[in-house]
Amino acid sequence: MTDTIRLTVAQATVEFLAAQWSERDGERQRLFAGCFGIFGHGNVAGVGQALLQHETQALDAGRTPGLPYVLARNEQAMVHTSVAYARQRDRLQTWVCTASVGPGSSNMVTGAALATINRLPVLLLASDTFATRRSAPVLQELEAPYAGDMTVNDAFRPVSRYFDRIWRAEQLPAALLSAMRVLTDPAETGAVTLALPQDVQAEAHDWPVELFADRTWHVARPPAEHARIAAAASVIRSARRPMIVAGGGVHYSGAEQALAAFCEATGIPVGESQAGKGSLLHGHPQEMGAVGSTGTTAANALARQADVVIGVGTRWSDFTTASRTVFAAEGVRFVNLNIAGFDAGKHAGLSVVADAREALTALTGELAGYRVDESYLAEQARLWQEWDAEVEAAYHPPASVTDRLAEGLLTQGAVLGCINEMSDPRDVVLCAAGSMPGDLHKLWRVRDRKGYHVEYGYSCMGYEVPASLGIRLADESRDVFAMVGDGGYLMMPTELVTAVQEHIKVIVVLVQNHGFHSIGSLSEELGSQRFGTKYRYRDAGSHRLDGDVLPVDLAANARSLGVHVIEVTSPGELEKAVRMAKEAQDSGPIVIHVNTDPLVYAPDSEAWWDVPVSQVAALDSTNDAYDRYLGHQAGQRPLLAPAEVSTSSTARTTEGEQ
Ligand SMILES: Cc1ncc(C[n+]2csc(CCOP(=O)(O)OP(=O)(O)O)c2C)c(N)n1
Ligand SMILES: [Mg+2]
Repeated sequence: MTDTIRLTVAQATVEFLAAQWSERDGERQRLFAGCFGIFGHGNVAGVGQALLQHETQALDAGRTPGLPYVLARNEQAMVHTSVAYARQRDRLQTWVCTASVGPGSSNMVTGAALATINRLPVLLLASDTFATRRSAPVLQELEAPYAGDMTVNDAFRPVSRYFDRIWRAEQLPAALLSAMRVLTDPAETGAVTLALPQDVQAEAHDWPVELFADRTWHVARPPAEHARIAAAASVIRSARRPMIVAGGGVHYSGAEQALAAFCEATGIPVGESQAGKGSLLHGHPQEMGAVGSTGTTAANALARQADVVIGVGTRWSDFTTASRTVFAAEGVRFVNLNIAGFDAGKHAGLSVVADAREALTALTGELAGYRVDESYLAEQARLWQEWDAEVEAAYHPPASVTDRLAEGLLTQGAVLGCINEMSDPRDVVLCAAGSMPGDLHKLWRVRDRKGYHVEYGYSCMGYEVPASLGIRLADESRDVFAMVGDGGYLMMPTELVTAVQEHIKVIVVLVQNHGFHSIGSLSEELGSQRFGTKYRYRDAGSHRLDGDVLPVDLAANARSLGVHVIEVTSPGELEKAVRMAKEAQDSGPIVIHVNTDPLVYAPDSEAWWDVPVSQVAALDSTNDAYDRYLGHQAGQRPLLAPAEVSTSSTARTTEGEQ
């Protein structure tokens, strides 16, 4: 007879999760660093009791709890913290998040979408209303009149890579195993949601003891089929102007050195997506920096004429392709090395489904002897030099720019330049939404493989502050610089309080420009005249937000949360503030408050982003923008050319000779 142990569903879940490990390349670590949560009905007595019992038993036995609990302030935010942690740990470790019934759980939906879109693991324990419906409808229950088994947690289905609702205790073991499989599968990973009805959480069951044995989940590095590597090599050998686009998969696979070796052997230049930035470090001769809508002129110039584009670990978002305009050569072909067949097949690419490091190493071998022309190498060097001079000018704006700034304002480029130059190479710069992701993509000089963290799959305002905690928790040897706009800060400053509570040192650089620099300029370009993008008074008699700036003091706001705040009004003060922040020990969070001029732009990418403009309008500004829109749209390519040159002479078809 199997040995059993009697525990509630919540207790069994917690004990199971505390015993999970991940392993890759022989290195093993806990799969879950801990559990973030906010209690309410639905988890306070179920999962909450289980976490308390877990912690108490460990402490009483002189052990550190396997699944320590951390109280957060906002459920969306705690998912961001977990996801940022997972990204910093190359997806080998993450956190569990527990939330209460109704709004507590549905607050996590945005975080789940962000995790799934960015292919980052997080386990969400969403609490659900009664399985028995004994006391229905309970507080915060949806009550869909047409579906008795639906709750607000069904909103997690489209944004989760695995979803299950545990109606009965007996379902739990299979659900837990499936959840772990998905979290640790590099092609499948994303948000995993287990919806736990509040009555089921508290129900007791006799579990086989072996459910709670330590389990190690192998994170695979599938190699590519040799025939696919050979086919990819033959396409690349036929290219005159090949180019690589490196995505987040390069980082998650730890393929940076394999990529550098590939580039050194072949001379093929690299453009980077947001998640892939830093795949080659600043100063590598093949590093052309960002590509696409927020790309460098160097990478974009090469992209325009590339005949074969090798995507490595990229999901090919519209920003990376400049909405299919930047890869402009007639008949341009794609080769995609990707762990997920879904991404490897994009743009009609020759699909090589494999781990990035494995595939790059195999391809380097297969391409032995191949190297691009000297003239192509010289062109790369020249384009890079031209771009790097632009970066230098943005970091150190000339008097012709600074003389025009109002008192106390800096340019955004100077802020980024100062932090880049004053931070350690291993420090992490972090951002997600607003104008700074684009500027960072273009301008940031990455000097360490984990030094750049811009979330641009979901580009979610408010990610920055909570994510900074996750990054710091993942690696306390690095300082984190969270670049956050006033809009992003106002969305979600909440986790500064959690950072105070946990003594987590993060450096938040709060860039105040009284509204949306990003969407303001986008609006203007699209003929919508910056409508509704300024944080200003609606003056009497005016229908518009065009009065004075609001008397909002975000520095005081941060100070009121227990944060150490430094306000700066000049480049010299910013330097001093960054130095002080770097030197601070055991300080908890620090906010550096800086005012910038939203009308000074970073150097142009000479690339487009497709945001449709009204086809008919009563405004001249919109009609002019529509004409420009049509011009850009004409540059879009279908990107459908078959990657492989006709193979009829070398391959047999199943239909016999043709
Ligand atoms: C949650 C969320 N809501 C809306 C948007 C759309 N959006 C993108 S950037 C932006 C404005 C950001 O303002 P701020 O943080 O001040 O940065 P700035 O543009 O001024 O640099 C908005 C509203 C978004 N990305 N995320
Ligand atoms: Mg702003």
